[in-house]
Amino acid sequence: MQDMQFIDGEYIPSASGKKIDVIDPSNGRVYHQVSAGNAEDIDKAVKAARAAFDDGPWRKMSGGERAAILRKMGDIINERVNELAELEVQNNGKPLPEAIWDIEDTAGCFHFYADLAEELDQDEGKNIPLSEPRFSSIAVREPVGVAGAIIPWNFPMLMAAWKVAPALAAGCSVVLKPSEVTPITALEYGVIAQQAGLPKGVLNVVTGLGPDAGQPLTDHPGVDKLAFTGSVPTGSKIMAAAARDIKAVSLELGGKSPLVIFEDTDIEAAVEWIMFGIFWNKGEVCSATSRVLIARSIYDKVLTRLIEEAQKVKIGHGMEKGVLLGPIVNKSQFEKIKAAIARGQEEGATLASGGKTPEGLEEGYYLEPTIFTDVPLDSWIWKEEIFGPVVCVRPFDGEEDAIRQANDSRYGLAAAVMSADLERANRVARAFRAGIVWVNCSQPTFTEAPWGGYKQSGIGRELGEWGLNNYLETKQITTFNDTSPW
Ligand code: TXE
Repeated sequence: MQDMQFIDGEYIPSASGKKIDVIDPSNGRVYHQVSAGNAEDIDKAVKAARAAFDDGPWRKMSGGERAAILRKMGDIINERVNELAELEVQNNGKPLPEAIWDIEDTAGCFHFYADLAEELDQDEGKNIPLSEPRFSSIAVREPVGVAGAIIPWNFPMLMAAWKVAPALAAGCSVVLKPSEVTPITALEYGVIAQQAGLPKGVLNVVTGLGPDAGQPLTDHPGVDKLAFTGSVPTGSKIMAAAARDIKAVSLELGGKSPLVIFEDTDIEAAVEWIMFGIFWNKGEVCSATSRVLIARSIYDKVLTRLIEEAQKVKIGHGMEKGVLLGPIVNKSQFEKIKAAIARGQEEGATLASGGKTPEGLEEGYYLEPTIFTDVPLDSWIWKEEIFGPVVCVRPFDGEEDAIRQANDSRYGLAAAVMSADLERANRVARAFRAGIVWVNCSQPTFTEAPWGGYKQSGIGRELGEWGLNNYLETKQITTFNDTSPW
């Protein structure tokens, strides 16, 4: 396990020599320490990234040459799937099969953006027809420069890949600031970069607390673009910092996403997707469908089956076979979720299932899958992101009511609808005010498709070609082709 910062192609100690404890959420114990980076470390990393961008070979390479290195990074990650997944389990708490999926998807993300880097070579410049025939104009796309990527703790390696892979594909250099809660796998990117032959300074990883390392990164004049995934309050600070220097910024923030289930939905399928939509990754998923709206005529049936299934969920250590719900990521998130559960009860919602730490699992940060019913529309638990295995369920009467309740949120990251009537499902899909919509499922995520939110859930889109565009500038080159005076 790495413990130092990765700057300019090497692992080096932090300027202050201070450390941050890394905790295993299955028992609350410190099992490792990493550098507590500060403004000095960030400055070093940004300067290395700046030099690599301004003077290094990376952005001058063809897309094909960059693609070869990105592909190697993906291959190395694939070769280390089990080991990296186990590091993720110990740091985040997620069950091993979910961690394996994360790491395989991380490798896939590097392979996908390798292909897009190659395609950039075909992008010789788009010819723009002009009204004045003596001029010709083309539009070319170029890397935006140094990208500062700040990521959260729920998918530590994958969330980094969503930013690092497209940025590198575009020809940018990167300073990555992982969450202080889960720095372990992000630090492995240094080894992966070295082994893949990424030129030094192109990718730098600085660990540290948000205010100590994250903020200096957002404030650094050497950074051209900020990419952030995390909470709305921190996103707002990052946007304000970007506004001061007019840096490009993309934000993927929280959500309170609805799942609407119509009366013609198969009950078992509905229960399966509700469960996956909120209990996958312990509900620590920005797009988790944490508000479930069920047509009144099937409400009781779905709820009864949902409670039965939720009570069957095996809770335990992420490495234990058959476990579906691991420990919550850390003490503060655990306390936040428990406070939300207490608040829901005070607000008059009915705790229909769960809400406690299972017996025998008091050592780590374990919580039962939790279901609230009779949730008031104006309650905190209905409106605010809990970011844990807690679902709020309400009935609805008719399509209009479903859409109104679903859209009544300051967030707009994701939404899902289930119905046997595809025409209706697609009508509702169009009516949702959200950036990601699932029909007859919840959560499947593909590297090829755009990801991001409406309203306070963010700005910009990651993944797919949209993700690459985050790291590209567009330049027009206009030529006067006539020697006579005009
Ligand atoms: O998030 P923060 P936290 C939500 C979820 C969770 C809550 C708090 O509801 O309960 O946010 O989690 C860095 N300048 N999400 O405290 O603060 C920080 O070090 C620059 C939703 O972990 O947003 C970390 O690397 N950076 C979310 C990153 O920001 C700063 C996933 C995220 O931390 C900073 C995680 C600052 N001033 C939590 N302050 C999602 N959308 O998926 C902190 N950071």
